[in-house]
Amino acid sequence: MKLERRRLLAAGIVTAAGVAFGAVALAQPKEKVIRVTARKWVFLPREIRLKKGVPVVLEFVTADVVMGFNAPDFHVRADIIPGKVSRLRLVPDKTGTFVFLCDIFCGDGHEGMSGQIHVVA
Ligand SMILES: [Cu+2]
Repeated sequence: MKLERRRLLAAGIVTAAGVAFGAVALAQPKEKVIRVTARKWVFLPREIRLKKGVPVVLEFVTADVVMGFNAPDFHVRADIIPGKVSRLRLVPDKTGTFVFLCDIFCGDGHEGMSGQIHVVA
């Protein structure tokens, strides 16, 4: 009886350890989401800080008109459409400061609508 209980307890500990280990092994690191709001005629935030090799998801929203996000140095772009959330996954592969800009004509201030991505090691 006593031995049986001990055996059950031991089995329980092994199972719990297995579950905990499995949970750790299966857990995907959650990618950081950075929300960027585009409006006439600015991106907020204007500056995005990233780490080289660390993936992020950029999430774009606007309440105004159709705009675009383009980061030519990383060969990525997205349409930003009122009422929708656009997502773009970015894994910066180099360090430095890079420009992003609106690539869809959205009005008088369109030409100046840009920001910077700072990537550190
Ligand atoms: Cu624009």
